[in-house]
Amino acid sequence: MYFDTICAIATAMGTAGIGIVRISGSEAGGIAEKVFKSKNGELLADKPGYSITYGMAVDEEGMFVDEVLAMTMWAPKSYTGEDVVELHCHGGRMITKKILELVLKAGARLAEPGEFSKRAFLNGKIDLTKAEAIIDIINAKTETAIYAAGNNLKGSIYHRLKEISRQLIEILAYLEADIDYPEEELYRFSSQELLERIQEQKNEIEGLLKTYKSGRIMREGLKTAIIGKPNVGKSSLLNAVLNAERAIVTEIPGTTRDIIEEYYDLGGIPLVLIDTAGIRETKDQIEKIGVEKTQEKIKEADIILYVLDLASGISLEDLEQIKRLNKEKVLVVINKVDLRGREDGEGKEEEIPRLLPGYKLLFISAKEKTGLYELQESIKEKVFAGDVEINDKPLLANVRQKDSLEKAFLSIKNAEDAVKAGIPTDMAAIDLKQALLSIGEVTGETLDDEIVDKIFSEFCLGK
Ligand SMILES: Nc1nc2c(ncn2[C@@H]2O[C@H](COP(=O)(O)OP(=O)(O)OP(=O)(O)O)[C@@H](O)[C@H]2O)c(=O)[nH]1
Ligand SMILES: [Mg+2]
Repeated sequence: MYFDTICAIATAMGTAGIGIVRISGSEAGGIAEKVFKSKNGELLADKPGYSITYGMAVDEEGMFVDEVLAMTMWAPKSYTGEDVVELHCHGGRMITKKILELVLKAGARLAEPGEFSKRAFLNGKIDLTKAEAIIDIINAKTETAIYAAGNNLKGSIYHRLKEISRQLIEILAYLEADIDYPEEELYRFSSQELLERIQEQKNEIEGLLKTYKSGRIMREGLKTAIIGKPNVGKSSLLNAVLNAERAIVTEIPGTTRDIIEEYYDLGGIPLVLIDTAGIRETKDQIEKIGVEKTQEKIKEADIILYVLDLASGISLEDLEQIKRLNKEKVLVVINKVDLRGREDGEGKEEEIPRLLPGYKLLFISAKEKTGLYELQESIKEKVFAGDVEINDKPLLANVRQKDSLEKAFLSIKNAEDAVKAGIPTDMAAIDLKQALLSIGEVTGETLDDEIVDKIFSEFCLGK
């Protein structure tokens, strides 16, 4: 495939030790040569791939611009699969831009966001699952997100899908031989064998689909919203779990107005703990906005810690609010157990289990940091219900992958139903071919150009 030669700044714009201008395409060497003069007069074209040459960047008049290291990677052994030269200069905003301008004047075109990676894809260096893993590594917010993306970068989804496709093609080959040469004495699957082989692949895909939830949680974190009425100790709970004075705590109801989000590593599971403004009717304009934001966070949350205060017990509003929430997501946290036995709290504790039958109740003291371990264990139990795993298994990385595999699953299921119903095998063959197309969408083998463009446009500039 022929492409023009593109260039971009590959490092972040700002002040740093080095800045990198990356050039890719068949003219990369020649263009770099116009901007770069090596110390000892060597030409970049004579250098082997993966070599680094010391020299300087010069402008059109041959004036010194900066000291530079030029790294050469020749086709096909480069990220894009094309000739690539990287010029490593000092990392100032102006100097990096200046070198980019010189490269542009020397004949390269400014790359679009993600264009280097798109070329890597079009030149067969990476498939789409790897391309998406690259975006995920760049955007990773937690350590687990890095490992999850890393698995896909190593090709764990890709290889799994390749194997499923290989098996489907094998089944198809038998079916088609049967269709094309019905008279011949060929080896034929018994319908039982055919059914089993189809079901095996259906189960494989189902297994992959199940990893979607874990994948999303690894990437984005498990959104855990702390909500409740003012002054029950939501911010104190956040601080107690983080073991840091992150949120302001006072005895004044309505202290928290803005949303506070913090990452917390719960045994390798990234939690995004969200402290919110206490829910109440208020005339204070700022607090009102806070309460509205709380409602939004409730909608997005994977888990809701509904905090009550042991001394004040549960009110009618609490009850109504809790009942409105998705029960699956709610843990009721009764805070301030250190106040137990005080007169003003008499009898209020007992009515909570009675009013909230079937809800998991956790008793804690944010002040004395008791009950926090049980709370964390309950969070793990609640959402994961045992199906989130962190290991080197492939994890579906996004909705796009999930949607295509859901289509593949349905097609294979149709094939299975057709075989079960004793419908002629050519119907099953059509379904299996459809499944192969859907799997090909995930890796990018059978995808529209438009969708490919869209995926790569989400990359950053210079990648
Ligand atoms: N005795 C006792 N007091 C607590 C405990 N947790 C919080 N408090 C006190 O309760 C008051 C309110 O705590 P916050 O953490 O600010 O409560 P909040 O729910 O964030 O309140 P808003 O931000 O106003 O909605 C403070 O005076 C805390 O010191 C606890 O476990 N025991
Ligand atoms: Mg607060």
